[in-house]
Amino acid sequence: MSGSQKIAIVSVYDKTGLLDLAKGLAQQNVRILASGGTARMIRESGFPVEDVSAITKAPEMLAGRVKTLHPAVHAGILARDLESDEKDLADQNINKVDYVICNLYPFKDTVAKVNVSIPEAVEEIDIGGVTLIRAAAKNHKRVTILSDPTDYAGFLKELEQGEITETSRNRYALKAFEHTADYDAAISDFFRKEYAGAGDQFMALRYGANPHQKPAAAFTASGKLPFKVLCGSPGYINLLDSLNAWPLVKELKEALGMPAAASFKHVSPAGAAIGLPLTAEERKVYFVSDIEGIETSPLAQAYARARGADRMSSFGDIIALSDIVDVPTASIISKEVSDGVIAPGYEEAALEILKKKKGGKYLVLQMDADYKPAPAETRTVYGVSLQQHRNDVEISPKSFGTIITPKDAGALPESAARDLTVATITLKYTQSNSVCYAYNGQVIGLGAGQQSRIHCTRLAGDKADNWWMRFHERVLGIKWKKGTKRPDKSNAIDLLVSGQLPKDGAERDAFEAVFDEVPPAFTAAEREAWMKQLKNVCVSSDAFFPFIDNVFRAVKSGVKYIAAPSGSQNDGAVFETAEKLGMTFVQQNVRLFHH
Ligand code: 93A
Repeated sequence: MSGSQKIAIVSVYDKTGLLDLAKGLAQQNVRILASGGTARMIRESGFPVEDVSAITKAPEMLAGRVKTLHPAVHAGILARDLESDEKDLADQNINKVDYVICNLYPFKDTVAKVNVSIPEAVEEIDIGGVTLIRAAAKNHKRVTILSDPTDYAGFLKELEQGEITETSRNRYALKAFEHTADYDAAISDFFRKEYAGAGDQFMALRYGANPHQKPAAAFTASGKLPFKVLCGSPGYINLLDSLNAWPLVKELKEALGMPAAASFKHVSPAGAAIGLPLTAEERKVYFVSDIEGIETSPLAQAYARARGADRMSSFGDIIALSDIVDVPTASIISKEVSDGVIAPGYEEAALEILKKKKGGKYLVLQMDADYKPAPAETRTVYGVSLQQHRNDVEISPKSFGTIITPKDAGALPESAARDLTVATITLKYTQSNSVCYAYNGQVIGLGAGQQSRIHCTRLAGDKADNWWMRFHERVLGIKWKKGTKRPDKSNAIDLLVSGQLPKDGAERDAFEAVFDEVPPAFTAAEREAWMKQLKNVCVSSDAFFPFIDNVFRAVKSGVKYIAAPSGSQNDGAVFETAEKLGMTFVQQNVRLFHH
């Protein structure tokens, strides 16, 4: 064999374009070595071809499981233009391979068939082909690897001109690596479903965001899922909520050293809080006056606050709790309309209570408290993969050490640093844009997912106002008709405190139906007088305030401490306005967009 004759190894399952390729290779005097079926097809068409066994001196065996796996093939592909490699080849009488043309057994198509058996799938796992492709791609400095028939024409054109350019070899190698990565992912996907153990690493979900989005699944690429399902079966949005809510409460607890709770809906918090003791009024407003043992359970108090912040939005929530769930906490949950809970553990009696909810279908997830997610997060949107470093920035009271205005302000009161921490950690897990008002260790108003910042500030401010109006004696003193359900009470209170009372007709009748004594609407003066009593509220924003309108709106809801990243052209005016209105503007350096 002349040393200068180029050698191609051809082994293709998909034989599209194979004869044109063989013709082109033959025209350029390339020696073609091919595996069984590939050689047969080329030979039958009259082009020169040899079997791979011409160099391996070994027949294909094990019914095709070993075709090209041989040092004569792989040393020929992997050898570099190095003296030592040349010597090794010469010692074994092996020629260098210049081109590898290979595509793989159709594993994906096979496993896509209904009821495919494991032995059927196993037979479609290509070993030799992957080895050919990886070896050639690894040595792309010298070897050309074609793994896609659509590349044959371009390759032949270059070959006619004498050589395959480095740019092409690089591009083909990249494609080859992607081909084997995709292939291996399909194999591990299949076996994850078969072998990972129910819920260990893979979990089939009923459907995705909507019932027509099937199939749907949750899985990890390696390692176990970090949670166990103790009751119910999670849906796609349940998991989106749970996996955003859990880090929120974990971080709140780490930052403030107290049990924490969050109430999530549609991948944003409706409320979040730490377990500060509740006053009798707060217990009433949060519908937890009758919960036994709540005074001694900071976790139950945290959830009462998280759930109580915005009862309308929390309807049907996913709850996250930072600590082992006790009976008082489970008792609150048992009375509310909720979809599920995630926590690091459950006292036995608490779990029994939760398992009775929703006819035994209430979702109870146990989170591995030590779980640390990988630093890189990847998702696909419309077929495109997006990757970023996870937002693992730490927020704590120390994040609020620098006051911008007023210049002569001393250190923040501890309560303000605490509440800014609550608001800001909450924003980290809220769909942007977002603005959060917090008071007394809890969220009192959250504006999520608004494209304009002032709309967030207004939305969150209106929620904070509604929250505060619920403490008015008229609301506390409402005489409910016996048997009125909690959600109906929440709806009626919302109409009353938001000033959206129906005037007449069926809507008015429905409103009045829940009361023994119908409460009168709040007058503007009553509202104003009551709002004036709300003071020292903290507000945090996930990005800078572009205009001073946000500051004007915030102060109306009793805001005294305001934190936001800087960077707006209007920073100066924003800070100045805050100062004029008697507010303290606190530096918060990190933008916290979340999607
Ligand atoms: O079973 S294998 O993994 N063992 C091998 O040694 C081997 N070498 C190439 N399959 C192997 N191949 C694959 O055979 C190639 O990836 C290609 O898909 C197929 C081509 O077989 P044939 O030339 O017999 O049609």
